[in-house]
Amino acid sequence: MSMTLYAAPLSSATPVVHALCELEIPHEVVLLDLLAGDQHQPEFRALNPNAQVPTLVVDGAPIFEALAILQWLGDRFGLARGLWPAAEDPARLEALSWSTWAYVTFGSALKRFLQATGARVPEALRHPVQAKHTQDELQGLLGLLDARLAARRFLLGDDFTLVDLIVASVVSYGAHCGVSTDGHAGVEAWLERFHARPAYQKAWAPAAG
Ligand SMILES: N[C@@H](CCC(=O)N[C@@H](CS)C(=O)NCC(=O)O)C(=O)O
Repeated sequence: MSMTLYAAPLSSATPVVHALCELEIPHEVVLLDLLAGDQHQPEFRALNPNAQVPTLVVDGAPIFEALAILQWLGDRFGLARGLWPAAEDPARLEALSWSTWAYVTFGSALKRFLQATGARVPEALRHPVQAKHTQDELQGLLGLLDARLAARRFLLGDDFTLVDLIVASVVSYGAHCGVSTDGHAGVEAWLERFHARPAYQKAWAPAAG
């Protein structure tokens, strides 16, 4: 099977780089220069009409959207490595629920928070009331995650899985953007375990692709 990941350093593609490393899957990485506009080249748009990384090409067929790629990697390669539950395992339902929760529920609130506060948003679009509202919403979501982790080392139990990678990648990005995990002790201890993984450190090293 041939696999090519289109990525940019320290971007939405990095959790996919991390997952490929955890799964020890041979692959090629093509780094796009987003500032130079590589993503708008017709050859790349033919793979991903959204003109975004990550995009993974598997035996010539593209898949885009980080969550779809990560869930597919879990299905295709995670079972053999004990990093994703089998289709008939009830834990698969939890894997799909929590990973989608991270990108859709937490991720959409985070996007609204960034639009209200973000350094890259023009001053006129910043909105302190919306910022406070979405920060409160995100803190509530972190509370749900904290409750989930109260009786578990990882989201599905004692062992790390790609579900942790998916959820912790989004929560870490949120923390980096000002959504503090203070007061959520279970989340903080779990993030420490996540950040200590060699594959995490390799994928997120400043020079990594
Ligand atoms: N919803 C997409 C978002 C991906 C995304 O935002 N990618 C950014 C890099 S972090 C990108 O490629 N931006 C292209 C651009 O800035 O034109 C996903 O999860 O895959």
